Amino acid sequence: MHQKIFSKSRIKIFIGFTGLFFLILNGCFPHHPQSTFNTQGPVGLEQERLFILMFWLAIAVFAIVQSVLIYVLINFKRREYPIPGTDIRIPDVPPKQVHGNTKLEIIWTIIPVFLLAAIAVPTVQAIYSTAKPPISENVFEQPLEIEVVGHQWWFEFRYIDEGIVTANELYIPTGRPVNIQLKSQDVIHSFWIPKLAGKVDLVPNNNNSMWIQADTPGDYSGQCAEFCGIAHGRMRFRVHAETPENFDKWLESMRTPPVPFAGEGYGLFLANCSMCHTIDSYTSGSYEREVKIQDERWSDWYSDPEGAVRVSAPNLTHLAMRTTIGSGEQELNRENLIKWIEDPSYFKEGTRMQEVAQLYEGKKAKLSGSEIEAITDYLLSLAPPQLESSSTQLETELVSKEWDSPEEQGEYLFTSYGCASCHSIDEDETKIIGPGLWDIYEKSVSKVEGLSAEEYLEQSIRYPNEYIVEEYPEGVMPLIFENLPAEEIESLIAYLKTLSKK
Ligand code: HEC
Ligand code: HEC
Ligand SMILES: [Cu+2]
Repeated sequence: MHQKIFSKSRIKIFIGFTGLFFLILNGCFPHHPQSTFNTQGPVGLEQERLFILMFWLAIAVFAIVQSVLIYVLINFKRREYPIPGTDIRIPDVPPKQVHGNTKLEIIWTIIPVFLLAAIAVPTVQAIYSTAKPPISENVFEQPLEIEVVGHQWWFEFRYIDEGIVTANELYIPTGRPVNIQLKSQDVIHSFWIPKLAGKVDLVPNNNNSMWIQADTPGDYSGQCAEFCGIAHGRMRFRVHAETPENFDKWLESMRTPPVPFAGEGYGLFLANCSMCHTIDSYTSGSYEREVKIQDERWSDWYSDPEGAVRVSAPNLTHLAMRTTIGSGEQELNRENLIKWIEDPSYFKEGTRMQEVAQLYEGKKAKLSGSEIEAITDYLLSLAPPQLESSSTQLETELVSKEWDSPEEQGEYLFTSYGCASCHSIDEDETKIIGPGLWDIYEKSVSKVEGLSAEEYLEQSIRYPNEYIVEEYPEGVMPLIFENLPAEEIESLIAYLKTLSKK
C-alpha cells in the first residue's frame, strides 16, 4: 500500500517526538535550578568542563561521520541514465565491489584510539580530584565532615564534629570543602545536587563518599536520583550555602533552645508526634541519642511494620528556621504546615508518617482543626529567640502564672506537657498510649527495689527508658523531660499523688 509522506499517524509521531525533544531540552537551560550547567564550586566546574570537552568531541565526530555518510548517500545513489534521443533508460551499473581496505581500517581504528586516550587523561584526573577534597594546612579550610543518611523518603544530615542533626535542608559554608559520607537506612538512594556535583549512591551497609564546595552563597536544589519507592519523585532537598560567618551563626542558632512555648500545641505534639520526631537537638548528648533512636525507630518498624507506632523521621529541631516541608516538596508556611499535618498525602503520597502514625492509620489526622492549628503554632515557634516572634507573649503568660499549690501546678503541667494525651487518670486505668496512672504513687512504692516512689516517678519521667512498663513500647514516651527543673518534677509527682482514693 502506498503511504503518504504526511499521513496522520506520522504527524502525530512527529509532534510527539518534537514535544519530548523540547521537554528534554528544557533541562539544559542553565538558569533552571536543577540544570547541570552553570555549575558552582570546584567539583561541579570540573565535571562540567569534562562534559563540555566530551560534548564537543562527540559533536565533531558526529559531524564528520554524518557528512561522509550524506556525501556517500547522495553521490552513490542508484540512478537510471536516459539514452539521449530515445525513450530508453539504462539502469545503473553496480560499482566495483571491494572487500577490505587496510589503510582505511587502520585509520578509522587509530582515530578513535587517540580520541579515547585524549578523553581518558582529563577523565582520570577528574576522578581523582573529585574523589577527595584537597588537603590544606589551614585549619579553617579543613573539610566540614557531614554524614548524609537516606531514608524513604527524606534525607537526614548529621554534622559529625558539631554534633548537630537536621533534615532535608543542608547548610554549608562557602569556600570550604564539605566531605560527605553517604549512608542509607533502607534502600539505595542517590544524592544529587546538579549545580554542585554529580550523583553518588547511598547504599545500605556500604558507605560511599563525595565532596562538594560552593563558592557563592545561595540555595541549591537537590533530589534523590535513584528510584527508591512510592514517594521517590518527591524526595528532594535544599542546600543553603552561607558565608562562613552566617554559617557559624546558623550553628550557634541550632545550639540555642527556642523560647519555651506554652500553648496547647506542645502537649499535642508530645502526645502525637514525639515518638517519631525529635525537637530538642540542642541539648547535650542529643547527637548520640538521635543517632541511636533513629535506628531504634527504624528497627521497630522494620521488624513489625503492622504493629509499630514509630519509624525513623526527620529531626524537627528549629523547624521554623527552614524554608520547606515534605522533603523540599513545599514551601514552609502556616497554611502548608496545617495541610501537611492534616493529610500528608495532600502534598506527598505514601509517606511513612501517614502510614505508620496511630493518629493517621493511612487516613486523615484524627485531630480537630483547632488542635492542628495549635500544633502548627507550636512548630512555627521552634526557632532560636531572635528569629522567633509570636510566642514571646505566651512565654510571659507562663512565667507570670502563680500557683496556689504544687498539685495545682502539677495538674497544669500534666496537661500542657501532653502527659494527659498518653496517660489516662481515671480509676478504670484506660489504656491510651501509655499506662493509666490511677493510683500510680501507691504502686510506685514497691516497683523497683531500692527506689522510693518519688525516685521511681522521677526516673520514669526523666529517663522513661530506664524501666519499661511491661507490655508498653520503649521509646514512645518523649525523652525530653530529662532537663525539667526539679520544681516541676516535684509538682508533677505531687499531682500524681492525688490520683488515688486515699
Ligand atoms: C510514625 C512516625 C511519625 C509520626 C507519629 C509523625 N510523623 Fe511527621 N514525619 C514522619 C516521617 C517519616 C516524615 C518524612 C515524610 C516524608 O517526607 O516522606 C515526617 C515529616 C514531617 C514533617 C516535614 C519535615 C520535613 O523536613 O520535610 C513535619 C513538619 C512533620 N512530620 C510533623 C509531624 C507532626 C506535627 C506530627 C504529629 C501530629 C507528626 N509529624 C507525626 C513520621 C512521623
Ligand atoms: C507520647 C505518649 C507519652 C507522653 C506524652 C508521656 N508518656 Fe509517660 N509513658 C508513656 C509510655 C508508652 C509509658 C510506658 C513505657 C515506659 O515505661 O517508658 C510511659 C510510662 C510512664 C510512667 C511509668 C508508669 C508505670 O506504671 O510505671 C510514668 C510515671 C509516666 N509515664 C509519666 C508521664 C508524665 C508525668 C508525662 C508528662 C510529663 C508523660 N508520662 C508523658 C507514654 C507517654
Ligand atoms: Cu530515594
